[in-house]
Amino acid sequence: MTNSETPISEAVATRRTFAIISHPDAGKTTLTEKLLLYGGAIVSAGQVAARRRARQATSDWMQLERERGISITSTVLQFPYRGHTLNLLDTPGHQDFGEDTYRTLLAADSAIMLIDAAKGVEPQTKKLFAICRARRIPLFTFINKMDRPTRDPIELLDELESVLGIGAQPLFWPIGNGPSFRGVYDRRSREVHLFERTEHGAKRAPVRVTDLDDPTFAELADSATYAEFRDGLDLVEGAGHEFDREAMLRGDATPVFFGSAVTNFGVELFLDAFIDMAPPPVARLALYAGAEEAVRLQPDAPQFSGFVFKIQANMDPRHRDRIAFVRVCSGRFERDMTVRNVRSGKDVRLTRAVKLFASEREVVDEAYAGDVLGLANPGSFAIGDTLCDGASLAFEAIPAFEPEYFASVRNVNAAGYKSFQKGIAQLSEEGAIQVFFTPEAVRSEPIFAAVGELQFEVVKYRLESEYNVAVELYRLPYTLARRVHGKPATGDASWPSSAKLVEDALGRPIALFESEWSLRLAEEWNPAVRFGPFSENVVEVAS
Ligand SMILES: Nc1nc2c(ncn2[C@@H]2O[C@H](COP(=O)(O)OP(=O)(O)OP(=O)(O)O)[C@@H](O)[C@H]2O)c(=O)[nH]1
Ligand SMILES: [Mg+2]
Repeated sequence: MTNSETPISEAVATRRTFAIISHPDAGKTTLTEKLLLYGGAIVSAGQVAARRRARQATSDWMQLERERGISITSTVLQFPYRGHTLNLLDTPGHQDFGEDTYRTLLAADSAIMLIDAAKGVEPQTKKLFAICRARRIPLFTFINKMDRPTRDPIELLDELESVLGIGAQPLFWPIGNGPSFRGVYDRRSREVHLFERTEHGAKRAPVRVTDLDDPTFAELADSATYAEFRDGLDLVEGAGHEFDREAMLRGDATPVFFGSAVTNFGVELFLDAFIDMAPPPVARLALYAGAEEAVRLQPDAPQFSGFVFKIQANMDPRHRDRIAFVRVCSGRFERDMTVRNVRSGKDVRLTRAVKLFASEREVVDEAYAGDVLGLANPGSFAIGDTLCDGASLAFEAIPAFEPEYFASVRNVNAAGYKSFQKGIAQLSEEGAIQVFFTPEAVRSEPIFAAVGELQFEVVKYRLESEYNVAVELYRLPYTLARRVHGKPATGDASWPSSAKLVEDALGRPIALFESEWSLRLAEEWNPAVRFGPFSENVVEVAS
């Protein structure tokens, strides 16, 4: 339904676009599923580790994700909740898919950081936190798995502060943990929310609210649990962990919630608090063609703008198409509008933009800052492309991660060469893997370059299942890729014997080295050549 009467600023104010991040297995996909349940977007929650006959998790739609019970690629889910439009981005925790998570974070205005209550701050949490901190993304912390024996909640707060260096401000305080877990105390409303398990946690959890000193409370929690809860709460209240919204918006402090996604404990309370506290889309830095300095483009500015942060092929097995995910940054998207792809300078008419709900899609008539549009991509969009109407502008470039693992690829079934080429081209366009070619050799034996080894496995699997192509991978000893600026004198004593010159998909020269030492030799022997970082990604603005 088109309702162009709505002022852009009003529509923007109701948007909440957020990513869920954490170390693998903390429960991101499970929490996503429960948020969808409370949001009314699904009627029964699916399970990540597939219980027989149960529904499967909505956001882990890829076949390999369902087989393995892990997330491999980030997923966008848009749904309405309490008069708001939520754009939820579920991300994979595994570091080998970190680049996908990173790109997705660029599309988010805030993030929910999950912590496994038994484990605390884990290595991948630290890395993802560093990205959020660098970009000052407001963070909400959900301490999950309270239904299992946990570490002392005070210790978990200390760890957030000492390891991550962020102020931890609990809005809730847990009563017990594991078998003794009885619920959470909301410090703002001074209410105790007691929870009961329901079968498989797939239905709304019943919630009863009483006063903190209600005598029935003593019957619900044993005296040891109650004493521990009161001690912890006294410490928290004494330490002045008061919630400071400004500090949260600056990324200096995070509100902390406790719950258990799998059993629904605390999920609805969290969602309600999140909606009230999370920021709507804010201004983004944009560089206009010909300008020296970037300006802050307001989300309610009339000019339409957005950028491509992700491309995904074959989401819908019936259509086998490629979707470019566009984060809208300003203006109003209207069906059939024509926008410019600033990189190519070409105008594109957006006749069939869709809104995404995992692998499902629905044609969209209108979208505003914070929304994610899916555009069918017949090869015309690339990750990082800016789309806009009016004067050409570009958003910050999306840097590529440095690959550290390399493998040569052989197409086992020569008859399938066309599918092989198509599969390689599409998965490379997605950024699922980097693909290099040896200039003098046939293009049928490319080199894959990955940030993590699991990417090889995923690409091999997807080539088979999505393109019906069988490949063999042979690991290569390189560990570094550098962009080559200038012409190195190869073929004689000026080139390290173990180094290799290749090209990326656009024909730009890349040098592969086994070690820093080999790179230094190449630099010494070729003083006129610059070996720049692989992630250099200069975006030019066509006017
Ligand atoms: N006991 C308990 N288990 C949970 C809870 N939340 C999630 N789990 C389990 O933890 C496991 C991992 O959950 P996921 O939701 O797949 O975790 P994830 O963070 O999405 O994992 P990746 O996407 O692979 O990084 C699954 O077996 C879940 O059932 C919880 O609150 N309590
Ligand atoms: Mg997941």
